[in-house]
Amino acid sequence: MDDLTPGSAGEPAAPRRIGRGVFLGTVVGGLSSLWWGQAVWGGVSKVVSPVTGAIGLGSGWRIYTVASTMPVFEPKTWRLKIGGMVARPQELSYHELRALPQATQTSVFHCVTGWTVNGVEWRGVRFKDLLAAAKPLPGAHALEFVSAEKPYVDYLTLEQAMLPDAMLAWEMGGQPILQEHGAPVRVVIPEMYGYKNVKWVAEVNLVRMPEVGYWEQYGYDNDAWVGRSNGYGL
Ligand SMILES: Nc1nc2c(c(=O)[nH]1)N[C@H]1C(S)=C(S)[C@@H](COP(=O)(O)O)O[C@H]1N2
Ligand SMILES: [Mo]
Repeated sequence: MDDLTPGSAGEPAAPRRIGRGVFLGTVVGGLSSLWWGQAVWGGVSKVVSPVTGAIGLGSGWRIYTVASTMPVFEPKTWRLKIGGMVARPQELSYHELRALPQATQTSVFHCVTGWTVNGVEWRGVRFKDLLAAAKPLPGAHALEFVSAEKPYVDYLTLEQAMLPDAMLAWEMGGQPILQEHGAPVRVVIPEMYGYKNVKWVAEVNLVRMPEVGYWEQYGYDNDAWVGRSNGYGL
């Protein structure tokens, strides 16, 4: 992972200890940084501090990507596929998705690298309501979230996805989710670190058990409970 040009699809070296791992992300405005290493953070931290938040916005968000370009949302052609171990695979248009039962919440968002955004307003659909028409089969115990941003993928057990504050969200802060935050839909699970909150979700597949997600292959915990997994301070 030598290529640290802005927006590049970087692959971090596998961390032996999580604290030595590197975490490549892009920030609004095209800065690219290694979020883990304090040394490489250096100069950039003067511009974007964890306290003052994302560049220009003051929101606290940092925009992360793994590919060189962000997926573009085309409302007319976009479809959300719900498949895998289901009796009735679905392909939902944006319109159909928005017609599902809606839920709203205000919750906190934690990235495993130590930044937090409080009071984020979300609107979306609870997974129970999202999956109802697809009729999950009895052997399915987990959800696979495939991002349109390849090769980002992550997993939740059904039990985790059924937490009362987990959802597939299409609104953030009272407006449709912006491209950089995962338009049109992203996973929201405030009790877990940000890497479980997959952006640009294109497919939700019912699978037997959780597999290894994008960041987990570099050493992050599959069960990304905030405060109870290998995040802060390691
Ligand atoms: N497709 C995709 N989803 C992703 C990521 C990513 O790089 N690609 N990064 C994850 C991580 S580690 C965090 S902390 C959050 C950051 O959300 P934001 O980019 O909206 O600030 O998105 C998560 N979802
Ligand atoms: Mo993160």
